[in-house]
Amino acid sequence: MSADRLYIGTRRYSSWSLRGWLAVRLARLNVEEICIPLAGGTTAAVRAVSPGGTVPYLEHAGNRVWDSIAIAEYCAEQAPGLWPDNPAGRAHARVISAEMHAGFRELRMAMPMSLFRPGAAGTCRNDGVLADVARIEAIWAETRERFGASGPYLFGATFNLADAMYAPVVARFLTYAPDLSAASRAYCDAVRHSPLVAQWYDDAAAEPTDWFIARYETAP
Ligand SMILES: N[C@@H](CCC(=O)N[C@@H](CS)C(=O)NCC(=O)O)C(=O)O
Repeated sequence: MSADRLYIGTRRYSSWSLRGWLAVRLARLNVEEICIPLAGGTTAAVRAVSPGGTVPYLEHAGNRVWDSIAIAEYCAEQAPGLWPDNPAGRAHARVISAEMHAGFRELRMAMPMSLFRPGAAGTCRNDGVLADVARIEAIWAETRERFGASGPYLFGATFNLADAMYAPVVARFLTYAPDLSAASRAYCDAVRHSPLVAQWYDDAAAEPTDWFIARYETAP
């Protein structure tokens, strides 16, 4: 068995894990996948393995990478083509990914990722959330207008690392259903049905019920 590993947290809830997992799968790294059930606060089993005390955490070829955007960059070095080929597209993909990584705090706090949360549609809106949603829609619209003509993803026909970074936002939008433009809804639909994201949802649906965190499985 490979000594290389990707540690992730409960798929239903772990938005950062989804990003890291997508990057690793896009790069086709041969790693053992270890899913740690999250406690909903600090998880002792995560602290025990990850230098940063968080998931995703990648151990690969002797390298240890414990942050999702660093995992994305690591994967891009392993498998060229995960960022756009042209410098302008690459710069734009990186800056919108960095904005996602560092920002949208109101959205993250009010709409925690919970893939199958019942009764969530139409809830959890406040002024801060709506401002974040508007900014995200503006990013998607500008990116698709400049770079996305060849297909349904941010940079066209190929699901790349920028889509991976925004996949948990898509998941939140699908759960909490804020009002979105038709173009944003189409993008969310494309991401949800992309093969890797569809696999993540399927794997999440198969997780044991004793991993559930009650506050994320009941209506907000
Ligand atoms: N900046 C980190 C944040 C990762 C993070 O906060 N992950 C959460 C799970 S989604 C975590 O591990 N929390 C600690 C815990 O649940 O014990 C990254 O991008 O990977």
